Amino acid sequence: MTAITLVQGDITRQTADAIVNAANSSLLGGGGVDGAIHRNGGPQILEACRRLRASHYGKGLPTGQAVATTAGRLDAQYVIHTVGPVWSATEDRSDLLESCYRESLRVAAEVGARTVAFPAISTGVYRWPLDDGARIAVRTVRKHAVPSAFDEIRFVLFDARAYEAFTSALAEG
Ligand code: AR6
Repeated sequence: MTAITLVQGDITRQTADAIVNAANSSLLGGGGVDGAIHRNGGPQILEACRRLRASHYGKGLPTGQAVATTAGRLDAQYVIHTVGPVWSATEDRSDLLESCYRESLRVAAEVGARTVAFPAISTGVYRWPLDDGARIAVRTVRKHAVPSAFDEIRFVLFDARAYEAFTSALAEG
C-alpha cells in the first residue's frame, strides 16, 4: 500500500527519495519552490538542468512533463522537475496539471524513488485556485501511485490554507 500523507512546511527541509520541483520550462530557476530548491540544494542541480537544456530539452521542458536530476545538498536522491500550467479562467488546463503529477510519478518509479514529496504545483506564481489544485493532485496521485512502486507520497504544503485544502481533498475520498 502507498500512504498518502500531508505535512505543512518547506519542501526543501524534507527527507525523501525524490522531491518534486514546481519549475518552469527553462529549468533554470525562478521563485517559490523552484527558488528554494536551487538555493538550498546548491549549484549541482542547476548544472544538471543546464546539461538537460544542452541535450534533450533544447527548447525547455514542456508543460505537463517531468524530468529527474540530482538533488544536490537536499536530503533526497533526486529532484523531479515538472512544469505546471499557468491558471486560465477561459481555458481548462486541468489535464496538464494532472499530467504533472502523473509524469512525476512515472519518472519517480523509473528511478526507483519509493518516497516522493510533492508541492502544490501551479498554486503559487501560476495562480491555480488552491481547492481545485488540491483535488486534482489527490485524485491523480490516488489513481497513478502504483502500490508496489511507492511507500509514501507526501504533499508538503507551505501554509495552513494549503494544508486545509489538501486535508479536505483527501477527506472527499
Ligand atoms: N515548500 C513548499 N511549498 C512552497 C514553498 C516551499 N519552500 N515555497 C512556495 N511553496 P510556486 P507554481 C508553495 O509559486 O505556482 C517559479 O518562479 C506555494 O505557496 O512555487 O507552480 C517557477 O520557476 C504554492 O502553494 O509554483 C515557475 O516560474 C506552491 O508551493 C513558477 O514559479 C506552488 O507555488 C511556478 O509556479
